[in-house]
This record gives sequence, C-alpha cells and structure tokens, in this order.
Amino acid sequence: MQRLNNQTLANIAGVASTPSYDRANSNAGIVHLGIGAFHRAHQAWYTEALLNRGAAGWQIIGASLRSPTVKDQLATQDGLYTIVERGPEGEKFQVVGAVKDVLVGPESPASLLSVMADAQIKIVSLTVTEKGYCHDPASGNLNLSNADIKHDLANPNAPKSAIGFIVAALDARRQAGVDSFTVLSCDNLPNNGEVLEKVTLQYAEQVSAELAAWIRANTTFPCTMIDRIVPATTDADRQELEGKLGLRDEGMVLAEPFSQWVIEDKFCSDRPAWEDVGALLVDDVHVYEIMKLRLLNGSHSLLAYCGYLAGFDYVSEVMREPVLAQLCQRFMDREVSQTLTVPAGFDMEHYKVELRERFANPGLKHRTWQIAMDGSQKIPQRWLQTLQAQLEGEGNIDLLCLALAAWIRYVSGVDEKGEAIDVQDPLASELKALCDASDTPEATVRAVLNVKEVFGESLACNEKVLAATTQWLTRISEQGVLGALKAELV
Ligand code: CS2
Repeated sequence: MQRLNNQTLANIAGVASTPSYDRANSNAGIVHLGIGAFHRAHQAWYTEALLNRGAAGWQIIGASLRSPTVKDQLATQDGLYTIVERGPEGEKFQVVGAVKDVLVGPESPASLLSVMADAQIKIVSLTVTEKGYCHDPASGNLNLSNADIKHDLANPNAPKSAIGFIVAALDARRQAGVDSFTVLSCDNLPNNGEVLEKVTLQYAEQVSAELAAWIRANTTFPCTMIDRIVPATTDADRQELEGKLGLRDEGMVLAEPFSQWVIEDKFCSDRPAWEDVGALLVDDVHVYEIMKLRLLNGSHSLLAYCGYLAGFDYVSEVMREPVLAQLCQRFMDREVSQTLTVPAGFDMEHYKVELRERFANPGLKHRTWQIAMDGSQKIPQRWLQTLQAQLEGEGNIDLLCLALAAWIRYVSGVDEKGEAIDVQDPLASELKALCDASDTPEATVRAVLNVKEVFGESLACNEKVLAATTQWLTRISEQGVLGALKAELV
C-alpha cells in the first residue's frame, strides 16, 4: 500500500482536506518537544489553520525526547499526517502539513540544540507529560536526584530532559547574542508555565547564576489550558483509515471534534495569531486551567480507575454503565463545582453536561488504562487540590475518597478478577510494595497517603480522609467497585 506523502496527497483530495499553502517554502518558527498524538491533534492543528490562512513562518519542528517512532512514522510521509475527527455524527479527515521536520533527541542532541538556538525559532513548546518536568509534584521543586537531571547537569551539551534542552539552548542564544524564545508548556499541570519557569530557573542556577539571571530577564513562560481528547492510535485505527483513504498513514491521530486552547498572552518573542483560529489569548489562564483539570481530568481519572476495576476497557463504555455515569455527575456537582471560580460569562452547567457527552462519545476508543497511567503525577492537581478546598470549606469529600480508594486498589496491582494490572507509573513498584506490606485496608490507606511526594505533609494525618478512604477500599475489596457503588450511591 502506498504511503501518504507529497506525491500521493493529490489522490485523496476528495476524501480529506489537505494543506492549502506552499509547504516547501514555509519556514519553521516553533520547536515542539514531545511530538506525540496530543500535540499533532491540538497545537499543530491550530497552527495548521493559520498556515492555511496564509500566515508564514510558523511551521513546527517536532522533537521526540525518547523514541524515534514518530520520526519513523513521519519521515517517509514528508511530515504529513491525518487527523481523524470523530464525533457522534460521523468522521472528518484532515491532512496536516504543519510539521516540517522531526528530530530525535537521543539520536543527535547537538542537532536539536542547534535548531533550538537558531534565531528563526521564536517559541519552544512542550507536551512531555507531567513526569517530564522532573519536579516533585507536591512542592513544585526540581528534583535534583532525578536521573535525567543529574545526567544533563553533567553533560550539558547532550541533554536528555526537556529542561536540559531548554536551558542549554537558552544558554547558546545568550552567548550568541540571540533573543530568547518563549517557552510554552502545553501539559496538564496547574500553572504549567510557572511550574516550568521554576524548574528551568532552578536548573539554570545549577549551571550559573549569570545564566539564571539572563533567563529571568529575557524569557517568558506563559501558562496554557489545553483540551482535546486524543486516544492513543492503534493499528486497527491505521488499518481502518487505510481502507478509507487508499493510502497508508503511520502518523495518523484520532481526536474528538471539541477543542479548546487558552493561552496567557505573555510572549517575549513574536507569536502566531492563534486567536484568529479559535484559541483564547487572555491575561489569566488560571481559572480555566483549574476548572478543566478538576472537572475534566479529575472525572476522567475517577472513571478510569473505577471503570478499569469494573472491567471496562473504554471510557465510552464506562459512561454507558448507569451507576458510573451517575457517579461522574455527582462527583462534578457535589464535590468539584463548589471549589471553582467560574470565568466571566462562562456557563459551567453547560460545560459539565458537555464533558459527560464528550466522555460518552462512542467514536473514541479511549482506554481507561491509558488515563490510569502516571496517577502519582496526576492526582495532586486532579483530586488533591479539590479535596483540600472541600476540607477547608467543610464540603463533601466522600467521592474524592472513593477516587483515592479506587486508585489505591488499582496500584496494588491486582484487578477484581485476580488478574495482574500493568500499572504504568514512576512510583509503581514503591506503591505496590506499600500495598503488599499492609495487611488491612486501613494500613494500606495510611501507608499510601504517607507518600509525601504525592500527598504532601498533612493528608496522612487527616482522620476524615483516612476513615472515608478506608471505608471505600474495604467496600471495593468486598463487593467490587460496581457492587459498592450500587449499594452506596442511592
Ligand atoms: C486524560 C487526558 O490521559 C489522561 O490522563 O485525562 O489526556 C485528557 O484526555 C486530556 O487532558 C483532554 O484534554
């Protein structure tokens, strides 16, 4: 089967929309670290809309900091890939040309650094997931004992981490008298720009005080809220698309029709006019970010752990189980909403209904297992800040404690049928060892909530939280998630 590329693009003109600009003569202005499916369906998609309107100079050089997979997928396709947008009403295909090239950090750190140091690059953006920030989620400080950070400080010209690349490239620009790029975090962290700024400066301090001072004076780190549900692509998806396009596309991504991007307008460099294609450029992203993290991602994680334990592979299936759909609604209405500040003119009730419809989208096969990944990195911003706010306001915390119990049950590594769970989490073995060493639900909850880098100092001493979480963990062990919810959610 022929591959999608510049030559074959014309063959699918009737089926998919294709780039309308001259790709060969378009320059790159952005380097993106972590060119996974999410970036290709989100930031690259917004940027493509601008390029299609004739904006020049904003193609993207993507970089993978780990594996060469995306490069292998896109190199023989001239960087082209398809977004399959799938909603309840059907699907739409769009071939995107915004990605000019893909580099692989581990193959040649020097090439990536030299591109990042080039004056033509105005923005370095990143989606490297929560753990890519190499920070301690509870304190926000750079983790100086992280293996990649240690490596990068010892080998500044051949970094592995995003932070190592950013600081080395900024240093090269400083020494060459080139203006700073803007560093744009597009990960699901609260205050993502501030978190990134803090770890970048802490890292730079280790290199030299002058460099840290230069970054402080010249570089900005806007915060963003990013939103689009993008499940991992499977081979079955590629096969299906091949049948429809008559071309093989190894780089395709699947996404829901909904998309939102709110960006703090704080760039130290030129930037694309993303506001012309639907992004919201604002002075303060915080309220949007918190709302999305607590309502969307918080519910997502709750549904992922409960749904996985109850035997559901996909979120849309979870939403078809009435007791879990009801759980989602109650969680939003009774325990999350009251902790949020609503952005001016924003209809939160509509937002919540829309979120549940998005989760139920039957066109997306979004695996509960995928969302369940890296819980130790996600839980603080998805649940714990909500829990803290509810404790302070003496609000309901019951379902937040259920969420914690389901997660604890999940990381114990055995599902309700007694099968092993493939737990993907940087703390997986530590968490499993804590569960294995505890012989009662209460001891398990105490041991896990005592993991300070996730829970901070105070939660393990909160008797209300301990009691409610222990009760849910006991119920889940005795009756399974569905049994426990059916008995309790009346
Ligand atoms: C999900 C997110 O995998 C996860 O943890 O909750 O990737 C979610 O789909 C996106 O944040 C939606 O914008």
